[in-house]
Amino acid sequence: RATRGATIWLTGLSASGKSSIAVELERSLVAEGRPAYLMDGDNLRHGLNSDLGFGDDDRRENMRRTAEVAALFADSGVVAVVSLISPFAAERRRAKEIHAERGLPFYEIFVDTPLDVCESRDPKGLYAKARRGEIAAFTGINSPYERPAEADLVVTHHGDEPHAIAELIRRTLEI
Ligand code: GGZ
Repeated sequence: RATRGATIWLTGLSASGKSSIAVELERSLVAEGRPAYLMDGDNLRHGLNSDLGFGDDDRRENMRRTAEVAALFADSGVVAVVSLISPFAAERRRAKEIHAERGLPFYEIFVDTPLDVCESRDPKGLYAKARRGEIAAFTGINSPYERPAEADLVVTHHGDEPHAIAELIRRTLEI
């Protein structure tokens, strides 16, 4: 195969900057003629995962399905760029295994933006709603986020522009 696929999996809190970085990653790869495709949790939840909510089991299924689809893209030679809160370590590990079983490269990137920064951004007002008790299980407030212990790369998203972080990711992964 001429091009080699891979999955770049971005995990982190809501409003951590995952999606902005993922958009820049996809754009940067495509600009060089590398096929890349962005899979954003928020968007997947409108189609493939529209039957899923935010309970623990549904989040697990959200991660499982997304990992399977990303592996299909990677197997076809595309760089799948996944942006999912993916709060549970066991399912992130499973996503990695799904790729390893098929000989596909998988990189876990932890967008480690502190909760107070994410909450002060609050672009959709979801943190405020969660604080008012209007969301049953909101990640970081009343639903857990298990910090990755073995990410391939940890990035933060204060100060640096998303495109600079995307380039750092590409340099580090050599992708
Ligand atoms: C977390 C929620 C919730 C709850 C709605 N908890 O920042 P956003 O708004 O645009 O993207 C978030 C998205 C999270 O979906 P994921 O599929 O990435 O989550 S997971 O991996 O945990 O399954 C957020 C919005 O949906 N959102 N309600 N309760 N985020």
